[in-house]
Amino acid sequence: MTELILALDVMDQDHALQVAGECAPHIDRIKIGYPLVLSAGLSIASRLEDLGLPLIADFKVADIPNTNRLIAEQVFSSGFQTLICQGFTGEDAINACVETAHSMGGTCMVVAEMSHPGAVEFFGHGVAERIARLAVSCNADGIIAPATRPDRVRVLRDLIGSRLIWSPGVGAQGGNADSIASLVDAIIVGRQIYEAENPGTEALSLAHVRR
Ligand code: NUP
Repeated sequence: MTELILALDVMDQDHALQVAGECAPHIDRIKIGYPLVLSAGLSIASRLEDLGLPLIADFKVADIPNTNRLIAEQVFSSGFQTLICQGFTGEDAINACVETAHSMGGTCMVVAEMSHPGAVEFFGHGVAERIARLAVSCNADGIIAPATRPDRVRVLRDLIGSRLIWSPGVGAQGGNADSIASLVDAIIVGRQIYEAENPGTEALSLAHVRR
């Protein structure tokens, strides 16, 4: 089964709760990043708790190990189940996120390659492959890889085996849900859902990937 993850990048808490509530029956997790947390605070996690869906903190953490640990502690103390960190910061920095996540009952996903056009400037040239291998050796739960480049997802899948791949870039960034769904464990969709006239109906239209 491929999960459907809602990227809840709306800027207003009430709007966020409304969109999340409408989509909840058709999605598996909710991903929250800087846009919503900076406007609504980390406590948005407890306000979404009633929906009973696991929450992902997409902070793409990319600092020194000690700071990463402090950030991860805040994230898991606030009710999130998963933290997303960058991988280019190296083994010790990834380990800080993974170890804190696991010690607090959570999971950690490592960005191996990003989905936007500019990502090829730095994540190409074997860098994403190195990060994917590092994610495995650090015992991360999986990687983030681009729905906009299914060929790259296939390459990264070979390196990480059965660990998870969550894939953003469907819809607004041009990725196709049906082309990527069979390659990954979850697709991450934001604007296509929350900018739709009826977000719940839009989520439902993507929910076939979950079967
Ligand atoms: O490589 C990445 N690409 C990406 O779009 C890594 C991410 N975490 N994301 C996030 O996925 C991005 O920050 C946004 O929250 C979501 C995609 O949103 P949308 O393009 O579907 O609106």
